[in-house]
Amino acid sequence: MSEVITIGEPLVILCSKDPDVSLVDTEDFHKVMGGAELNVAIGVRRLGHSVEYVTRVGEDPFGKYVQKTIAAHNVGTKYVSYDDKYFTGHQLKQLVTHGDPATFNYRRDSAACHLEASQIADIDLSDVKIAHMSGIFPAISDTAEETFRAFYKKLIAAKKLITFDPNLRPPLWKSKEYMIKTINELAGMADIVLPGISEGKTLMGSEDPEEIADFYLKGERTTTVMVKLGDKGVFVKNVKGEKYTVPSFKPDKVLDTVGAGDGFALGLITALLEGKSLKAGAIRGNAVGCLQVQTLGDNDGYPTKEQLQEFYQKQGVSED
Ligand code: KDG
Repeated sequence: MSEVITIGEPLVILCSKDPDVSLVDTEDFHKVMGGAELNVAIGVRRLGHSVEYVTRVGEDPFGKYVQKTIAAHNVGTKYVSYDDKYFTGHQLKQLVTHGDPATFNYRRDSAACHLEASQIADIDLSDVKIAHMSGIFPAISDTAEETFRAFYKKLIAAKKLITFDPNLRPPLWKSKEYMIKTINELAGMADIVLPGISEGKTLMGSEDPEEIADFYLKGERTTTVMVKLGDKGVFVKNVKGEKYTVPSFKPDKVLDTVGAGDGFALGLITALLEGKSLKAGAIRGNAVGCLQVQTLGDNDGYPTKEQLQEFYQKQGVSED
């Protein structure tokens, strides 16, 4: 079994090749792998840790591509199941020269929407040290939400450390009110909550990092909140009242911002697995996020251990 486990929907992404040409007019695409939780899994593995990914895909060419790609990244496929009735989720992504890319999803009623709680009942958690949960999976269907809650229960009963990234995707939820209520409830069940500063505004009506942290620190199990501040780094506060900001690194160029938040999560998770402090985790999270925005694709910039060391050397910083 693996040190890390995560559950989510993989997305096969058809990314346009010509920047700023609309998805209606562009004719050339290349195929890449995405899905927030899978991005985290790929990055955790690249940094040398074992990870299992729980999902369901269709028995179609995209599903086979997902399986092949996950295996090629050495992410565990033991809990990837197949569905002959439903399709594999996918996305069109428009490359842009500035800002976030435009995306269009084909995931309503996908195979992952039909991953049932009975299918996760027998997952072996014995060697798992950290579970990463995100607000995307419970958004995709009622069944996925039920499964997500059952998985959460199982992780809590097994006393696993849980990280939670709200990863707001309003179009996937049945209503904005339901999204806010559910995400805030699920966040309170995690040890470490990783909201983005703009998500704070939607979820609890503030863009003040400390107010956001204080709000999530009221959660039943939450001991630390790390509020991602974009190019300003990350604000960290824990239940003991300790607080600090870890500044971001400046990328040489920004090609695609997608995957930076997942990069933060995987940097933190891998640092904690190596016995490092939360502060070291925040530094590594920022480093991985900075490397990710400099490449195209949702997870192509995540570093190996050697690449991470090279990056630190170039920046003249260390985690300790
Ligand atoms: O966090 C990155 C994800 O947004 C991306 O890989 C695709 O899962 C995805 C989504 O829901 O947009």
